[in-house]
Amino acid sequence: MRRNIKTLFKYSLISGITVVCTVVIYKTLENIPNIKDSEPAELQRKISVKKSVSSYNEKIDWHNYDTIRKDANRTGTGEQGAPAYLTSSENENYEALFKVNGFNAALSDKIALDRSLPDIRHKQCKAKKYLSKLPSVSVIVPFHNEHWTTLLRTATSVIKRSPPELLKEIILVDDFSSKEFSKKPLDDYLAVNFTKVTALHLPERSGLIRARLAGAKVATGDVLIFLDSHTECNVNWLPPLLEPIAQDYKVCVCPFIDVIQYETFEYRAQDEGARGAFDWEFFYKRLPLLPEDLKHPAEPFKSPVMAGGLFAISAKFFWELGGYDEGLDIWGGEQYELSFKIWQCGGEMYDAPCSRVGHIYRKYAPFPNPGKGDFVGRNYRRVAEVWMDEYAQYLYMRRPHYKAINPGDLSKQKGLRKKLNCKPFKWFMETVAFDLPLKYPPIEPDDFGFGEIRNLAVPELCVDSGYKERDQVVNIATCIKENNKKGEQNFTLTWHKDIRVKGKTLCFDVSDPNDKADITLYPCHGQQGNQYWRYDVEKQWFLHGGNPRCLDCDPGSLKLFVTTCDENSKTQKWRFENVNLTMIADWNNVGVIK
Ligand SMILES: *[C@@H]1O[C@H](CO)[C@@H](O)[C@H](O)[C@H]1NC(C)=O
Ligand SMILES: *[C@@H]1O[C@H](CO)[C@@H](O)[C@H](O)[C@H]1NC(C)=O
Ligand SMILES: *[C@@H]1O[C@H](CO)[C@@H](O)[C@H](O)[C@H]1NC(C)=O
Ligand SMILES: *[C@@H]1O[C@H](CO)[C@@H](O)[C@H](O)[C@H]1NC(C)=O
Ligand SMILES: [Mn+2]
Repeated sequence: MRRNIKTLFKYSLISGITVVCTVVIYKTLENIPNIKDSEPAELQRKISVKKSVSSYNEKIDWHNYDTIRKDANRTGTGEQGAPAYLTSSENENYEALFKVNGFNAALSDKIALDRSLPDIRHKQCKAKKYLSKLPSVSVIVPFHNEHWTTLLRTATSVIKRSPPELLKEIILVDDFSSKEFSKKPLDDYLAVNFTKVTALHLPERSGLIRARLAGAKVATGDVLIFLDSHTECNVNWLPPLLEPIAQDYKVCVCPFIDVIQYETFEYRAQDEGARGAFDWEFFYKRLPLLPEDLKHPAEPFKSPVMAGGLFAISAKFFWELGGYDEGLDIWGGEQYELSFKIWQCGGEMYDAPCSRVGHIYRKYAPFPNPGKGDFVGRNYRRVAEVWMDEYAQYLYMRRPHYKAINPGDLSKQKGLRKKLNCKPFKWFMETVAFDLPLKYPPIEPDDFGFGEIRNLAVPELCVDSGYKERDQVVNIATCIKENNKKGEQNFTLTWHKDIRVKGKTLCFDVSDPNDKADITLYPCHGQQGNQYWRYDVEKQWFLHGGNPRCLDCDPGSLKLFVTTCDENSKTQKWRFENVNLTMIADWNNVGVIK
């Protein structure tokens, strides 16, 4: 699975050779990490004394039990990641601070910078050991007008939960903030209260992508870890990110991103992991873990694309890949650019379940975008043109105006792709994101059918999702077509194999296993299950679920329900207005990769 394990000693030799052989695009020579120089004297000595390299494969328990014990004892506002609330006397700045931050910054000010967090890792993580020798780290935190205490809590949590011998520095990249404390008060605070944290003040608004690059350029650690400016690192977060990189410098590793609730600062998991993906409008999506991944819940698993803000990568590999494309503006598409480059140009990307970092998902973005025009579209166009080959057309099919955007000069990026001999996007799609088209097909299959659903027992009655006796329950009503009535009687049996209400992303859902179960409207999830429907053209049945029941109705009470299929029942027969017989005949192949 992995390239053969390269010990760090070999790694430093290789990095030396690579410096001579390749043109490094942005990085100056003295910034190339030299692991040997940064090794503590003690380890240097070990290298010279020990002939065998076996000690490099030695694994140790990196937990800091002293901090863990002290944290377990802490009580107070927001401690243990519990939800917290302002008292009425603390409430006065609530609205003003919420407005400029998109989260409850007044509450943040009442929570200790070094608060305790719940250890919500999989229990196997608690017993895991990691290589005793791990590379050094520069943590890079770009920010624009981040709130004082959330920014400081980010830095504090890194310091508190990182082994000091691994953490070289934290670089807070101030992207031209206008809040007064972002300048001298911040510098003073860092100088007095931290030894490893510095602020890099950019002279003009540069956007997230260039701010990350600016931090990476001055970083001196072997590994670059990018964090968002309102995050909190959880127990033993660092070794799981670093070990795969120590074993192979071309591996990029992402932590699990937990949720810090924007109102209460409660700390909780968003889920137990998924693989990063995208749809063909470039919305970030997630794919389920593979059966193999589920067998090893504490081991890193391969992920096609990163979520974006939080990841670890060796400086060496980052700069071999040219960092980010410097032609990308502000934000948007950079996570795809880097992910595609990593995979296509000889690397791998993993999510590490034992490394967890909490992130405040804001209620809304409080800052105006500094960019002009459709800078996100332009970024997407650059990424598509350089990396996606013939698959770029699927993006353009959905956003034809991208074709008209001038992406600017792409020669440097295309040159890099050629120089690194990167693989085609088809390889990425077939090998890494092989199950993506099943959920997000490049070309949407046609629907199976659409229009009114009319009952054969009482042909003036149609399924109507607008006529409701109880909220969200679908019934039958007089067909509106001949009667010039109002109603909601136009449905689509989509290729997702669900029934959608026209103009809405609401689906017919049955969760009740009992007889005569109601049909309710529920946001479409595209996962079939409770929303799986099939139309049998010959029997004129709408069948629901894997253990199929038939759509049926009671013309007297106008109730709609599912029940055991009965060949002799006329109320179970429905005329579906427009059926695509070709699609229906191909039922079992729709949504399957050929
Ligand atoms: C935890 O708190 C108890 C009671 O306040 C105290 O006796 C104990 O020493 C504390 N333990 C640690 C590790 O701080
Ligand atoms: C250092 O930290 C303490 C405690 O958070 C704070 O009160 C003090 O103002 C800080 N020092 C400076 C120079 O900001
Ligand atoms: C139902 O919706 C389809 C498009 O989804 C449309 O072509 C058709 O005309 C609609 N039928 C009625 C009766 O509104
Ligand atoms: C039915 O589906 C087939 C296969 O996707 C498609 O070629 C055809 O145009 C569709 N027919 C109608 C009437 O939509
Ligand atoms: Mn964020």
